[in-house]
Amino acid sequence: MCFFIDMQPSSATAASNLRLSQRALPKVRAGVEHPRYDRARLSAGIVHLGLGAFHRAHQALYTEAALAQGDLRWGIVGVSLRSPATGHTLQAQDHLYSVTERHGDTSGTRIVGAVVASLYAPQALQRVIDAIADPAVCVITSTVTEKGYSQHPSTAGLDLDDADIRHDLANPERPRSTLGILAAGIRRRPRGAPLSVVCCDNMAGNGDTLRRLLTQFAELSDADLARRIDDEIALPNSMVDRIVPAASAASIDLATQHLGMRDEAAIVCEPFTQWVIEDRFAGPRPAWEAGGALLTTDVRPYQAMKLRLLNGTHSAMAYAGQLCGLASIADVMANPAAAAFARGVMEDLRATVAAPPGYDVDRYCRELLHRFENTALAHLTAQIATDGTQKIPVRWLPALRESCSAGIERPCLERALAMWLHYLRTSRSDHGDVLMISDPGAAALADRLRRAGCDAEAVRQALGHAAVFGTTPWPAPLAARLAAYLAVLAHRGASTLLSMPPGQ
Ligand code: CS2
Repeated sequence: MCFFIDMQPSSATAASNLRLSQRALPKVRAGVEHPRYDRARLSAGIVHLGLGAFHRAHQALYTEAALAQGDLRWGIVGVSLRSPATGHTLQAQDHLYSVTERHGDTSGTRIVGAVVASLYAPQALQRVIDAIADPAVCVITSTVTEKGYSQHPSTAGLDLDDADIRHDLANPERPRSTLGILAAGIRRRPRGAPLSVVCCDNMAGNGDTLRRLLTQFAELSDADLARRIDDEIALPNSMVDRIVPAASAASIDLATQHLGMRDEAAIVCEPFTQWVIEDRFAGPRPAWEAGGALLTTDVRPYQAMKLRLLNGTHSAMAYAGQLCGLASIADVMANPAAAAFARGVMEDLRATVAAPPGYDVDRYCRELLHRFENTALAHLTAQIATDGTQKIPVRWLPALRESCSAGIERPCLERALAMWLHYLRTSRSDHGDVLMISDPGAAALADRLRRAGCDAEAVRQALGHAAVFGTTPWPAPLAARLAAYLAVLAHRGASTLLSMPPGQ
């Protein structure tokens, strides 16, 4: 999926009057890849839940590659659950948008045509349900973030206290949640119409998790539906990877320069992309291999490697960056102490990762550090720091738990954990700037930390918060080390903790 083209951006001024659309496509600058297949002949074969930048820069591109091979059954109906904005923007452009891949000074832009419709679920619920029920739709994909599946934080089962779940169980025909919408659509599907649901969020065993939650939801509302999910629907696990910062005015301007016309839905991301999918589908699927997807029998080793080494290090960089006033991942990598800390966290996590078949994990780590150094992306530490209570239990805690059981200290990872607790406890940077914590699950943990009289008590309170840290007690030596790190953070700041040699 390499489409680098050597081109110099033209002046944005002349370009800004024209807007990307099907009609404007012939006027796109030479050298920009665009759909060569007949978009008018595309039919909808995929429903995607969560029409954010990540989906459009990842799964949609793999689908685009399958369409380019001539199989036009796989147009994507994109569903937004939380905001109508992306759908409105795409509708004004006949659902065309551009993806610009950038690393350093190298960049290449292409236009994607795979999305055929966009629906905002709260306003077009019936159409969303009809799309899921359509037997021509054989694949559903989802990127609704970790918190979008209504999983109970401590039990890992369905969260029956979730307001949307309670609403959907009482009003199965007017659902609001991801699970409720899936269930309503599946209930209407003709029997025997094969369906595969591919969860593309950063969770270990993401397909298995979705199956468990969806089945539990169905059992509470409709036993027959629960049986159908069990018998008829495949939910393969998958590992997705591509660094895609949230779109900004700068990314839209850059795309305008490259395209020679305005694209309000433009995405700028890194060139790297990876998708490993468990080869367990109920019926037909797009030939995603055309875009480089790897279909395999066991995704778990790939997931563990990616979630720990990429996402785990990312989260450490996010909290260190927030506390030290480093706005982006590239800024963290440009700061020698913070970069050394990131490498230390990655090494700690690396020691807990088993290599997927044929994989050179050390090389994977070197490539990750290179990806993090990409100065052409404004991947904000504030963005990655969101939803820590969902991310940390996946990215850090299994590695920490395994290490504790083996009696092994992980100095950098433990410092990262202390930084996260300090971030929640103070919501202030070393310089005294107020940090915005965007994490619906954080209030209870932050409250425990803030009410504690001393650092040791704060750690005791935090580790006792089962929704994040589980119910199995954590060893006392770990708690003591965390308390000592919290004291350093409170008195000397995160930049000091970053630079302290291990063992101090
Ligand atoms: C990031 C991920 O925001 C985050 O938490 O760690 O979005 C990361 O960029 C992707 O998983 C990369 O594949």
